[in-house]
Amino acid sequence: MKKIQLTLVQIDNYGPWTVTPEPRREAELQTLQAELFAELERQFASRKGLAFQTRFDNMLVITNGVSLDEHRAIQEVVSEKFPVTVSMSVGTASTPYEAQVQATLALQHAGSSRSPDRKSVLAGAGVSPPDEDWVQLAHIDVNHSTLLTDSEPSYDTHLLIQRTHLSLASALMQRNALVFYTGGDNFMAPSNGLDVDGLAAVFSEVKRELGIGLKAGVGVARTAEKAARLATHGLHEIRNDKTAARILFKN
Ligand SMILES: Nc1nc2c(ncn2[C@@H]2O[C@H](COP(=O)(O)OP(=O)(O)OP(=O)(O)O)[C@@H](O)[C@H]2O)c(=O)[nH]1
Ligand SMILES: [Mg+2]
Repeated sequence: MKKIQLTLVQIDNYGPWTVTPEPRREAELQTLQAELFAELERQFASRKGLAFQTRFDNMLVITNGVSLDEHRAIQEVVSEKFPVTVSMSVGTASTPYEAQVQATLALQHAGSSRSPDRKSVLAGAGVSPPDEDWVQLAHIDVNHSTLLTDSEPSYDTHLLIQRTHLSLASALMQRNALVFYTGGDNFMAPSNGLDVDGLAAVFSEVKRELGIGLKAGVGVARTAEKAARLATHGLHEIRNDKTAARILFKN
């Protein structure tokens, strides 16, 4: 069976750490979170994975092709460079929603996010055999967002993009797919099992709800790196009007 592999990365005992010995400055926490995400993205990307910011204290990473030993090596880098440690758990399934459920259950069984005893735990299991590895990733983009950026107040546009995120997330979750905001007017949706008609139906729901038009390149490959590259190329082809389609699958 073809499976996506997702890794949940969770900062260990972060809540208590943020108030020890007394509440830390928010600017310090923001800097730590941004630098930790950057380090994790660099580490996973060098192994053909792709990390998403999610909620910063909990991050999800597509890790097909990244072994448990490589996860351990990344945990060691984090514990050397940062004042916090991270636990990780790996889940696999035929849909992204189910893979993150499996990853989450493995970590929840390994101990609480607030436990001082849980440090750099690695739980769960990766895809086996490796020919099961399969990642479908949609790079989704708002049509003509520059018109908004150049005419509406900054915060109004930001709010509309966040509403678009929420609308997309709700419609995609009904189809066992996930979606992450990646900046600007861009979203990336791990979406194994969702076909072009399903994605078109999701875009219609967003259009009906918010009046926002979307397009997407969708990459299908054995690693997140390759799927993301194909997806972004697909989007580029749509833009260059090489195709009249608003959704373009590439593999
Ligand atoms: N993360 C990410 N951000 C991007 C990417 N491409 C563009 N952006 C950001 O998104 C903003 C909007 O870019 P576009 O989508 O090209 O502009 P647009 O006006 O919506 O044009 P169309 O999408 O072609 O209709 C840019 O100003 C960038 O900030 C990308 O590949 N990844
Ligand atoms: Mg756009």
